[in-house]
Amino acid sequence: MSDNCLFCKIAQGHIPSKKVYEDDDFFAFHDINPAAPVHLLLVPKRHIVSMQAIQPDDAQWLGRMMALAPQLAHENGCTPGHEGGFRLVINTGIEGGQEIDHLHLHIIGGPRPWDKRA
Ligand code: DGP
Repeated sequence: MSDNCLFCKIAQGHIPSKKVYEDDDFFAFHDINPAAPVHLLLVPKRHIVSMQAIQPDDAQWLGRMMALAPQLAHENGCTPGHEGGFRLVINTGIEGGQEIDHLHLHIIGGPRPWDKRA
């Protein structure tokens, strides 16, 4: 945990959010500024700044985070199957459009049309 990190504070419950999922390692909640009908943020509870800080031995928990994404997408309104689907986005660094310096996976979808990019 990092004292000055917004997503650490949200994961700890110090700042309110619309939580959709929590386990020992991850926390997921609705994005405050949704780009589509479904827009969730899935964050590791451990404070990791971005994908640029990832090391080879992070592969296991990172894989678990990716594997959680379809479950959360479908539980929260994304349509399953080929005709449905969703986008998964990890903005990384300033040139990558990252605003919050705590690694997070955007899960974006829901019935179209929607065009805004995360
Ligand atoms: P990124 O640009 O990838 O760092 O995305 C950060 C996202 O975080 C952005 O889509 C808006 C969202 N966000 C920022 N502040 C808050 C907040 O206080 N609560 C919630 N739920 N989402 C936030």
